[in-house]
Amino acid sequence: MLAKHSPLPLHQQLKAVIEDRIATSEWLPGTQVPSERELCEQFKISRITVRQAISALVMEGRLTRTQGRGTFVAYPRIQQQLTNLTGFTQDMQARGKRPDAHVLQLELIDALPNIVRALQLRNGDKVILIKRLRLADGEPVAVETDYLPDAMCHGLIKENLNGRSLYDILIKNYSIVPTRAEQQLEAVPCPAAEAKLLSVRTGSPVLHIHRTTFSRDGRPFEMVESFYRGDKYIFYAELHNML
Ligand code: 16G
Repeated sequence: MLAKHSPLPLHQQLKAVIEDRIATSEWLPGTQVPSERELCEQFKISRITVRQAISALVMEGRLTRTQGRGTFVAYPRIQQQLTNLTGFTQDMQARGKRPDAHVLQLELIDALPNIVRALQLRNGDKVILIKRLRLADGEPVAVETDYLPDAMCHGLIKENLNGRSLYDILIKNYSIVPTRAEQQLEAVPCPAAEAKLLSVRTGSPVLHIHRTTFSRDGRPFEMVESFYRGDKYIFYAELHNML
């Protein structure tokens, strides 16, 4: 029952009840939520109130609406810890998802000034550009453009990187062990080209991530620029008071 005299509006209370049902798995992902009429009757509230709560949950991606079929509990987003340095493949495997990588571009190029700086190179140094579409259980979730110093991983350009873990190859073939990274996350509207690859609408929310990763000996070995689908990802960090 909702508290009619609470200072919290009824739609907000209903939204919290639904969120709790999803969190406790009373309502499982993929299942249809009760109709507006049923919710009105169950909570003794108006249709407008129910609609407000449902719309807010759809906006937040907790529920999905399918034209003509109804409203369903959305599948949870992939949670990625911001404190652990992991690769995509490792991350997906830990979640019981099937990782994949489709190589879109693989080229040897002259490093641009921002890459020269990030990777501590000299002007004119070559970098390997690897653009990949990353998939989880067959669904596109990220587009990543990696730049690696050719001098550190000479020969990588000739590898078939489709469906493989870059970090695995770097560890096994080049003794480059990803040890530390500096990462920046920014919310941006999805550009048209990436939207097409990610099967989302242009302008939908995505996380634009820049990462520079360092090997065990402290050398930067990759600069990555990626777009992660905002509707599929949650970045999670545990914070400690250092005082
Ligand atoms: C992650 C990293 C990326 C790295 C890739 C390696 C972020 C934002 N990016 O996607 O820097 O190159 O993993 O994954 O987390 P792989 O070993 O599966 O190729």
